[in-house]
Amino acid sequence: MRHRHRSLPRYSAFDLVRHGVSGSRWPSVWQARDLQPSYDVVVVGGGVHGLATAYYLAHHHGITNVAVLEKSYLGSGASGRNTAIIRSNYLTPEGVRFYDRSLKLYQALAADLNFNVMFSRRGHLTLAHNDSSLRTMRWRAEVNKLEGIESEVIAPNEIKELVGHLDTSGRARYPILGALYHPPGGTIRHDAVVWGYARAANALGVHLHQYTEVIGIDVGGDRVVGVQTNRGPIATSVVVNCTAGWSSLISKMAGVEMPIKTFPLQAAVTEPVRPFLHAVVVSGTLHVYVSQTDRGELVFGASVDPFPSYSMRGSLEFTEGVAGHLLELMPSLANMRVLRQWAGLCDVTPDFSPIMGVTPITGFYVDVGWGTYGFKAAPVAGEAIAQMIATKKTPTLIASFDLARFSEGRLMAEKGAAAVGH
Ligand code: PYC
Repeated sequence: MRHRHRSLPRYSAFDLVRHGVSGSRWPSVWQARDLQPSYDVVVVGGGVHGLATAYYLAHHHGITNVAVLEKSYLGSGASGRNTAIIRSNYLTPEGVRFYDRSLKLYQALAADLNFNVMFSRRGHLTLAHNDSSLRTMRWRAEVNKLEGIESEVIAPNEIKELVGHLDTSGRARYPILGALYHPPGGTIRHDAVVWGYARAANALGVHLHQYTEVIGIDVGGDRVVGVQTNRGPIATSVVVNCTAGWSSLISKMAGVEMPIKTFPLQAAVTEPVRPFLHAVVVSGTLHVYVSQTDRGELVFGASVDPFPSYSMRGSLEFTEGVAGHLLELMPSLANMRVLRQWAGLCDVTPDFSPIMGVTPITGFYVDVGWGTYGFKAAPVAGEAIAQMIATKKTPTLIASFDLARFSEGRLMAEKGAAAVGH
């Protein structure tokens, strides 16, 4: 069943001028509601995965008695801290199919949500500086092509045509031997995605509860029966863990152990300059990725911090290291100034693939373990988990990402395509 958005406001250019000049408050994009004593579904985590799950439950399946619980403000975790890169050039066929569906949902998201999410297809380059990464790029290109995904290995002169500032000469300390070029990759504005899903879910009747922390999960026998929060208890038979950073903690509340370690991932942004970088550039060997925002800033990041931690503070060590690597690639950026840096939390699994689906506790579902690639998967994960709850069947697209694979030895080795998040 498909539902139309009930009451999404529309604004004209006149409204924009009126609010700008008068300083009057814009109407809220979603409403604060009273916490109900029971819900059909409780989603833990008000990031892009939780909001997408709630939206698709309501929009695709007509399940609207849904609460999203967020211990801080919506999008305050990994959803507001990532570098907004989207791509589907993974290594395993299952990964490629899954992320391709996400990319397609992202392409149509502005129209679906009637909200400008600033989708920007700009091409994605993963550079190879040695023979073994070139081999992995070729492997990925072949798997991608078999799955119908645009991906090919290109030579230094073709890379130079796409990104003139890259040092593709043989004189570089880490010469660029080639790159995996993935034209559909790009960026999408991460906070706009959060707000778009929140607004649409709210309009369909979903309750969004900010500053509502889950402090316990009630299990009777082997089923979920409720959730304890800092604002009181909720009775429910379905709980979905859509958290990042605290996913193992929330699962443990239901008695479910997760094979997850949590690491900070830092990123930084420079002052804005004229647009010159039209592709997303990644170097796994140098542990750096960079793209230019619509405002002209360079957003760049590296691999996760070397030790598990819950710290979300940036460090000078990180900025110095990653800026040095960026200059190895593009020496002409030497005079750009870094404006700010931040960190988010990444839940890393042993095989660098996420964990989605059922658990030994009936009614307790997980959508966790997203490492450094969670943002790009939010639409497809939300769509699949919503379908799973509505139909009580695991969609084929996510069947291989189940929790049981770790005890049954069916790992989904994605390390070779997990960007530089390792
Ligand atoms: O997987 O594309 C990626 C990515 C970029 C930044 C962090 N992860």
